[in-house]
Amino acid sequence: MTHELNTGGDRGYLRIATEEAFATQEQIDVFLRMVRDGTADKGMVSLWGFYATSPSERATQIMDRLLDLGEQRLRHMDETGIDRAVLALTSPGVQPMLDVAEAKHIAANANDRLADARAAHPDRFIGMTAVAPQDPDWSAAEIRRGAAELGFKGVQINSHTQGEYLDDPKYDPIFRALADTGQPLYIHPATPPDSMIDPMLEAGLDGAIFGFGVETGMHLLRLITIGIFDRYPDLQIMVGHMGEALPYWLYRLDFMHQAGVRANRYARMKPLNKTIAGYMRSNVLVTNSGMAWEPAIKFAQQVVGEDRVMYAMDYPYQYVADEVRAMDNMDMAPELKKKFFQTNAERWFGL
Ligand code: 1DF
Ligand code: MN
Repeated sequence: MTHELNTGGDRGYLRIATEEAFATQEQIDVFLRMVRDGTADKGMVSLWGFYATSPSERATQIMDRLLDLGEQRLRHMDETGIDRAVLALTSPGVQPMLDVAEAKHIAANANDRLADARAAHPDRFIGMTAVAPQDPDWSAAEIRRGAAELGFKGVQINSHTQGEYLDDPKYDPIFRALADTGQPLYIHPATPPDSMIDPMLEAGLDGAIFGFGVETGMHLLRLITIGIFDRYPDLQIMVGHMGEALPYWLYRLDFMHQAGVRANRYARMKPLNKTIAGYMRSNVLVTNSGMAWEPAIKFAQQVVGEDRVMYAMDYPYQYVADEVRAMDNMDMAPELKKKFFQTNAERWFGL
């Protein structure tokens, strides 16, 4: 079954793709420099050592597409019927950069560049702010600049920052800025830190195939179990790849979390106001980036909520027109399909 893909809502909904990546040349240059001078972690060597140097068609095409915020990207959106793309600086952003001044400079430049692209195509591009969590106060200020001056609608953080997680109290200024500006946080995957990556790397499982998902799912769980949503009840955290598998785990997570809390097994694991499933239904949003798979989407709609599951393509890493068609063809009530493709994104990004 095949059909034409058009923008403009000919199937009763606009398509808003919510996890779409771009890169800047100076960002890639630093990645490559770090791979070459030995300061990159193992995940960066695996991921960016591949994309930035491989002569394969996948790598060269992706590099070319990442760096374009104009004609080619818009043509690809037109050709796959993507009306609007929520763009973010590609993973791991500037988070592995050891020179913090350089990281902040590259993040700010990327934000300016994205703001220019948005100004040129305001009806097509939506922006998320890139930050350098290495400097939490600077990141908080950049989040405020993104919201107030650049018109951005969210913030993307690419999971851990040099092996550290956002539940560390030093990152609180970032959550304060999110709360003050009322923006969602998108936790995008990164390759696992050196403390975690070895058994995955030796099997080729460190990247988007698996390592991304388990590390990012763990990151969200760390935040939930530290009580981030009791501290910030209005905070919304988005995760891609069908919730990084957490929806499927929920029953066991709650059973074992409650057993652990009751037994006082870990000092860090305190009683929470809600169950983990409860937070998933009030504070977590899921996108189907990389998972054009009807049963998983329906399962997430069932356990996380119909208002909390959104469409994403993951351009340019997963640019597949037939996946858009498969999503169009899901056996799903028209109102729900419109929530999935359009109105949930409009609501949660405040469009
Ligand atoms: C890949 C996949 C790379 C995703 C990404 O950013 C990324 C990949 C560096 O296939 O190597 O965002 N993804 O979200 O699935
Ligand atoms: Mn992605």
